Amino acid sequence: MSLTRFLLEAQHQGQIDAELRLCITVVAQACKAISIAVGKGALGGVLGDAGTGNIQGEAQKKLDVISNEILMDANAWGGHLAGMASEEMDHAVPVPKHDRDDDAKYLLLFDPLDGSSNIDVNISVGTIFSVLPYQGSGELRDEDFLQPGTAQVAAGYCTYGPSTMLVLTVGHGTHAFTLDREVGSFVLTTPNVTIPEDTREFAVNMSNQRFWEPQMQNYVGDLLKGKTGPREKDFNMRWVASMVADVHRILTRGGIFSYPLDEKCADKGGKLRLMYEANPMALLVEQAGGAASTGRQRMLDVTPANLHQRVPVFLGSRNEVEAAEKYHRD
Ligand code: AHM
Ligand code: MG
Repeated sequence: MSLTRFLLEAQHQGQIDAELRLCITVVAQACKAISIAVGKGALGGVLGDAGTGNIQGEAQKKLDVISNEILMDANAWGGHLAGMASEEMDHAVPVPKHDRDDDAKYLLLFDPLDGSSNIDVNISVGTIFSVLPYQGSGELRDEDFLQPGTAQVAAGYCTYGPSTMLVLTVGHGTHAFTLDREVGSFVLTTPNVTIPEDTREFAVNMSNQRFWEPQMQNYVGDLLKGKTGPREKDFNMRWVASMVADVHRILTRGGIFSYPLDEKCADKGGKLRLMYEANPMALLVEQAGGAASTGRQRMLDVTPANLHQRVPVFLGSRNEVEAAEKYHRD
């Protein structure tokens, strides 16, 4: 089943309306264009730094900028969006009035190219997106986007790896599509993705260990003790440093992904961004039967205070996320 047919059926079943179908279709189209740019690599002249910085003070790669432009251009004229916000832009951008329906219902948020440190070394990167309802009126403001993750009407990511895959939820399960490059369309390859409840695999950047809070030190310390420790099993570790790739592995075979608080990012509240990374991934993971948390509360219940807010992240196999939460609570 193609993504086009999947979305039409979702509309017929009343899960989405025509505007949301258009929005997801346009995002998927933009992801195909990004996939082509990423796939060209050195031949496309797209590797390396752009020589600019984003609002987070991070150096932008050429592909960060290109991907942001592709998503902005593709979504600017459909009429279905009131505005967009991106990890790479300081503030939300309204869709110009002449390109927008008077009753435009949706807001689109995205991290155009997540895992940018992996671009130049030919390791998987991805696009993460989230759709929120627009309830404002008048001039679009950043505040219109400050809704908890539970308000999301759709979320997904596209991973640019050995194959390009789109993983999507509209609140009725999580579904994975693979890009058929010859035909140019996404094909449903795993309906109703389900994350195993238990796992023996964790994903964390261990080089930050000495900067973690004591609770996190204890949690991972116990994982490393293996069979003879309190967790009574041996754990394996994986860390791609592309959230999309790490989460994709967890959606496929289970595991726990974590980017906890550490001394280096404590003043910012964490490393990963709530609106562009944590919330869309949390919805996908919950819809696949997993759990997502800040370590202290359900991720989707966090009320954002600003567009670029950062949070600690724990997500994946339900029982393991609960175990990590227990260490943080105790
Ligand atoms: P980015 O959006 O600038 O690419 O940063 C987010 C990325 C995530 O994809 C990944 O999980 C994390 O940063 C890796 O961080 P680190 O390099 O500290 O391991
Ligand atoms: Mg990112």
